[in-house]
Amino acid sequence: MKKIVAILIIGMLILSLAACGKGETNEQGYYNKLNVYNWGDYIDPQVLDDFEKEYGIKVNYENYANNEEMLAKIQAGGTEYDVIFPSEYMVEAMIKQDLLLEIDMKNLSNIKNIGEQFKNLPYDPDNKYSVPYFWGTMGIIYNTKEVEGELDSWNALWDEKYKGDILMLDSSRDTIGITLKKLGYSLNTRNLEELEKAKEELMKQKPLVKAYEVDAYKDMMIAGEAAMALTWSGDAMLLVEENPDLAYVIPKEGTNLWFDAMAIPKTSQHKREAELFIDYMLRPEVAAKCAEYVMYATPNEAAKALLSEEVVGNELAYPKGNIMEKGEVFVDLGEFTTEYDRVWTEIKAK
Ligand code: N2P
Repeated sequence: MKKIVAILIIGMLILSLAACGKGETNEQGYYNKLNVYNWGDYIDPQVLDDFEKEYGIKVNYENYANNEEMLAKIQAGGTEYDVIFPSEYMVEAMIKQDLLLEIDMKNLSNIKNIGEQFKNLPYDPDNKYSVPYFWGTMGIIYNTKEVEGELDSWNALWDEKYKGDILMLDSSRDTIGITLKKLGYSLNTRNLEELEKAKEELMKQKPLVKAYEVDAYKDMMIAGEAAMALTWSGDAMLLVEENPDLAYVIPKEGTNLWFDAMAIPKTSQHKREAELFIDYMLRPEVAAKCAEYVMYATPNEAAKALLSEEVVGNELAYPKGNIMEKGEVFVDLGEFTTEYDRVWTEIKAK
């Protein structure tokens, strides 16, 4: 009898210890917390509240400014993020560095809502590790009251006339990338000479730049505090709506076509809840809510059907035809990434 009691007690101890590692579960049997790490201004906060209510899972929500900041934080360890939102080249880099968990697509009942053209893209060929979230292009947003004539070239961001009135993105691949485009190079170049030329251009431009920023720059543009900014298409839609004096252009030299995704980093202790969250984000009405709120283009066809014709008919947000022809997509540069990091540090240093 004593033996049986002892075994039972030990058994219970082991079970409760195991449960401790996983944290506490709620009435629905889910772990009660989820750590989500995303770009700033990139979700409708309402959908987080709704998720918390529906599943009894508290969402700890944190923001990052750019892909590299997110990567550094995860590489450093000590974090327990469950869901992150990397861009395509970062998905590719994180797969190579073994930083992502495979997603069990069987658990994503809503994955069917993603349009075919967004599936199995080169950065995650079998869609094992990522689920598309938003996509778009890059361009220049400018104030038509301050800028004479129509802009059509990346060179505008180097125009001395607008000294102190130009905003650039605090995102190395994006800012260096469009500079490479302006020079007629690939934005994935691994040619050191081309990269150095881009650096020279950005050094020349620096005295003209009011700030390198990714979120607050929008308020500056809305308030008319800057003449122009390098921008992502979704931000541009929002800005034009907030201030009708603003216009968006995709420069003639060509642009970047990008895809941001949802992924589960290896730091996650709660894959089941992370998949639950991703599947929730794929629901047509949830994806549509986010698309309406942030104004980026959704790859979710069922969500798109819920959006107004005014939104999905806008070709600057939703380019028609074969989207892969709309710009050059970033790829992971492997070891050569350190050269981009070095150049970016040198540009940002005083
Ligand atoms: C949202 C940033 C969008 C990033 N604030 C585009 N890849």
